[in-house]
Amino acid sequence: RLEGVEMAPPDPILGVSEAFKRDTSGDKLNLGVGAYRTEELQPFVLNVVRKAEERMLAANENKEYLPIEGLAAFRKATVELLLGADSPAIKEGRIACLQSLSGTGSLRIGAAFIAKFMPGAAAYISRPTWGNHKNIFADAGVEWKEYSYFDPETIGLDFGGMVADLQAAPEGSVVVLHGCAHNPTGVDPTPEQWEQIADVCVAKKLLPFFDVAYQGFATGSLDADAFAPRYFAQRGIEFAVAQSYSKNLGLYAERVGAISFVLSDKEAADRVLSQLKRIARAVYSNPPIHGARIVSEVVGSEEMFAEWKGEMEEMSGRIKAVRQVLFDELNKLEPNKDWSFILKQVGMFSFTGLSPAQCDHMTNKWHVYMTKDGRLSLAGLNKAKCKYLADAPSSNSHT
Ligand code: PLP
Ligand code: TYF
Repeated sequence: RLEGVEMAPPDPILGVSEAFKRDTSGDKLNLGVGAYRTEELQPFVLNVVRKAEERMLAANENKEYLPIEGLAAFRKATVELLLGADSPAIKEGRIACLQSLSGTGSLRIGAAFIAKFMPGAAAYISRPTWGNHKNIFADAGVEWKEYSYFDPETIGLDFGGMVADLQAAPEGSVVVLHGCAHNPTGVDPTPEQWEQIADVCVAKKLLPFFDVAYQGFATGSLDADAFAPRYFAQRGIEFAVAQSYSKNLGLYAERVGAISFVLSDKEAADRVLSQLKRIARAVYSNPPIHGARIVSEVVGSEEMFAEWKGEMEEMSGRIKAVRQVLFDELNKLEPNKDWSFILKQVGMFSFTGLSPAQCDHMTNKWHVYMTKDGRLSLAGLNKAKCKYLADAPSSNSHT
């Protein structure tokens, strides 16, 4: 009966890690997946996470089911992290927040909600974007379309194209916006550009859907990186937001995140939350507790929260230092080229402009694993390896 099942294509990002594992070269570098490594290129468990886990173990907590909407202290911490503890939307109970399965699961529950309650609405995603956005919306039954985002000429934002495409979208469409540290380009709108994006959303009655997977990695500050959703909230614009703790607390495999709808009144938030719960119930019933407790512990203690901010700065600072060394090495090699894009891009990635053939060459000849779109995860690079990477011949061009 299942003879007709074809092989599914491998994930273009996670498949790179599989190939990396099979490579036996001592030179190999995994710059594919966006996962933070230390300067020794080892996975990193934050000190505050270890501390939180020790406290949890000592408290001898049980493993009873959580409510469908998740752990109350976690949900409170998560909306506060996004909008600030003094947010009127939080005080007025205008946010429907459901703890869900990290960023991906939260996006998927949000997409299922859109499919159910905004039938016919398409989701506009940036070109390019994180590859999984297309799968998530398509599998949930939401048609996706693209808006212009990246200009390869300037290696910057095609803001005119973006605004024109959003203006041309039918009223009531959904627009997926990376909250900060755009994946894969590392190019974010300026505050003034966010204001204009908000204007278009209001004028065209678009539902913004923020994907916040890198809060803390653009500037190093959790607060500063929440500028866009905070600005939309302050304008009184209704929006959806998926949050992930994979990167900023390093909780990748714990699957910790939330889907929230910031709405105009509490009554609407109660209705929306009831439907988010209805969707989650049929998918996984209720969310896992361990990571949610870690978040609650960390954010619930002033001292640990401060320590987290320090460790967050350390992670984003290490990536910035690597950017600088890579820039210096490339400048030494080819001083007549403009390598400033490497310093200007923010977050975990460098979007190099290398062609798929050049990317293959980087992998096959130099054991440098990266995605075919020319994206390098600088979170997987260290200072010592920058010269090796810069010397890999095909990396010396931005074409
Ligand atoms: N959204 C973007 C833009 C991402 O880059 C990622 C990957 O980290 C995610 C969402 C979701 O990741 P996770 O499901 O691990 O939270
Ligand atoms: O873009 C990245 O590398 C991260 C990690 O299906 C990731 O977002 C990649 C693919 C995927 C889930 C997470």
